[in-house]
Amino acid sequence: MSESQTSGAPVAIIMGSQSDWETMKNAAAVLDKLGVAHDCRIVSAHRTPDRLVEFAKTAHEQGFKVVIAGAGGAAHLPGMVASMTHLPVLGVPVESKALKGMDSLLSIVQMPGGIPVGTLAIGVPGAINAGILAASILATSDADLAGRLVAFRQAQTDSVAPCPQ
Ligand code: RP5
Repeated sequence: MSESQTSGAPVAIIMGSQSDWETMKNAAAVLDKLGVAHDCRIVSAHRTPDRLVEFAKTAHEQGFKVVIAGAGGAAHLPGMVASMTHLPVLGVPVESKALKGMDSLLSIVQMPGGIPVGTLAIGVPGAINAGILAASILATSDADLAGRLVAFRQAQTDSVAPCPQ
């Protein structure tokens, strides 16, 4: 799908690089499990700044309700998107090689008051939780999705064995 097309999906999953997909595909996978449509795009704050501005300024009119933004290193993507849209932005710090994602985390989490980014954990757990949290946000006004989310959580609970084997 090209940048300007709209799919009607409520969740946008954007990431700074193809290399982030290995992490961010986990957000897509959990949204698939929960039956939530999503668009995945590469939008780099540094390498494609015009694409970033175009995406962020039109995200609402494209029909998105939640944006999940993953980036690593000097991870300016989630904060810059949040600066240009009123939609909720969930930031996923991708684990960097040099600093194990601490750089990504600190780049995303320390937003100035007034421009929030809901920052998740570093790496795969953060991507999974961003997907679940996006679904939780949408479920506040979607009873069917709320039901699927409750069932997903119950299945997770039921899958935990009482004793190690
Ligand atoms: C960031 O730089 C990306 O989000 C990625 O995590 C990191 C490295 O990008 P590549 O050099 O692998 O494209 O902008």
